[in-house]
Amino acid sequence: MEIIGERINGMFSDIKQAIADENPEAVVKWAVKQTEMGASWMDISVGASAPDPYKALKFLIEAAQGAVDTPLCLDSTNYDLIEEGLKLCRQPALINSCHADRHKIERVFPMAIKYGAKVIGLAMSEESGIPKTSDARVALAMELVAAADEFGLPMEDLYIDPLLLPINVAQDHFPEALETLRQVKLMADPAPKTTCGLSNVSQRCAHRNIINRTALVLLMAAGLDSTIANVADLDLMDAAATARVLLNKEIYCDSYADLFKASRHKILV
Ligand code: THG
Repeated sequence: MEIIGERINGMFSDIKQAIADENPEAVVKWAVKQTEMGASWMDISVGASAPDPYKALKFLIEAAQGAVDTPLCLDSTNYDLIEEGLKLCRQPALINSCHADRHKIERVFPMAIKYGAKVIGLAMSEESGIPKTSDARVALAMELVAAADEFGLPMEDLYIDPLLLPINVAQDHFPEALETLRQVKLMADPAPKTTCGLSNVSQRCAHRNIINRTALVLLMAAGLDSTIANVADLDLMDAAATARVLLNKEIYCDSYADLFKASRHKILV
């Protein structure tokens, strides 16, 4: 299970403030903490309201890379911004993300190949938005899978995101996301990888931690390979470790949860 640490995101007030003050302290703190907790990647997002997103992204990348070597996941809908970020990344990066629209695929996939980056492909498009049914999401995922073949992006470098919405407003979407994951894992051989923004599922809900934890386990049973999540949530990481054992992807031993953390999740993929 690859965990993409969600915390270096201008959506969080401490990171927003760090960008405004050009003070790297909070970014460094989360870069170190997420890395210690076993993040395979760190999501980097300037958030919606950064006055100069280019300056803000450079600041976040440089602060993170000054502290740790953990690869970065560049989270933006502005592809020119992502490209400037890719130029600064010391490790091969993950591009977050590409919608299933032809003109976006034509911009993003060649860029990924040029910079040796991987790509998160979203099961949504300009025309359909986030469709409700798994059939419609699977059709959009198929566009991305076909494009990987066409452009020469290795299939295991494509991460399909079925898209999670908060259950307090879109409860009927979650089973559709699960079914999308099941279908995506059957789509090609080798199959593309899968990911999602886990914390979306509980936004503005009560009992967020238990919703996230339960959702992660269900998603893993349906074929989730990685997730953007709070890697500092130990209960969440324990649930992921336990799901690995129960899905028979790991041999049971009394200390499996400790091993999961000690091995930084990623050798267990
Ligand atoms: N798919 C992909 N990328 C994504 C998402 C996705 N990137 C962004 C997001 N969704 C995943 N990351 C987060 C990060 C934080 C929260 C949710 C998803 C979150 N933040 C608190 C909130 O909104 O309540 C902020 C609280 C605070 O300010 O402290 O929940 O789906 N590919």
